[in-house]
Amino acid sequence: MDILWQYQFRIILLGDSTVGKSSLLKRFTDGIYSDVADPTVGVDFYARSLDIEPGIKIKLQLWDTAGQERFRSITTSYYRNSVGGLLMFDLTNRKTFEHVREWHREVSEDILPHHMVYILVGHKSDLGRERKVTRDEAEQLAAELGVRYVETSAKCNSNVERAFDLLMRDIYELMKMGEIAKRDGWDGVKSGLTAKVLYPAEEEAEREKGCNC
Ligand SMILES: Nc1nc2c(ncn2[C@@H]2O[C@H](COP(=O)(O)OP(=O)(O)OP(=O)(O)O)[C@@H](O)[C@H]2O)c(=O)[nH]1
Ligand SMILES: [Mg+2]
Repeated sequence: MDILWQYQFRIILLGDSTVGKSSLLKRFTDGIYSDVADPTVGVDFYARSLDIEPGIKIKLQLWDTAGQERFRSITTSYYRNSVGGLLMFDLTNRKTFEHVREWHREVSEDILPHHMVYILVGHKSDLGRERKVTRDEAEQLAAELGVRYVETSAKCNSNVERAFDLLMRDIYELMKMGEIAKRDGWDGVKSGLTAKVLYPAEEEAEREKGCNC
């Protein structure tokens, strides 16, 4: 039996509308980018598997939430089942940066007594001249929240892999230390999916199919 992945982490993307959550995910999972993007309605789902160390594959199940306020009642129900979160803002839109604390507070309070592993993501780094948030300010906020900071561009494919890789590794380390553990009724972390489970009758059929006589 082949193992498709050893662990599955459920990750959620958070942040105001238009910061680029869907674009970052499309770049990460499909390798595509478009300057024209529709706002997300409710929640969308993406997935990608990565090798974290030889023989250990992690499946990232990625939930893309709508930033628009009117969908908030739908998106909040996804916070609880996530082990990791990307707190995203648009480097060219100061308001989206100022709202990061609110996103962090809203989500953290909602999932109490449990915790989520976050990474702060300053997005649209390709628009250097329109920048409204300095790296220093963003790093300071990240330090206050106790999270990592990374600047990304879906358009130029800059640091996209790195953002997910860093978050995945932080979760993995905490899991190895026992600080994140599977819990009944919680889908943030799952372990072990085998490619195909063959029952005796199917095994017989498979053997016959492989026989050329
Ligand atoms: N220059 C630049 N524009 C980007 C980048 N990523 C996204 N955009 C643009 O920003 C706009 C909004 O992107 P979306 O990915 O739809 O934003 P969102 O956060 O998913 O928005 P909601 O679904 O409403 O929450 C689109 O016009 C994108 O083309 C980037 O890396 N660079
Ligand atoms: Mg979207």
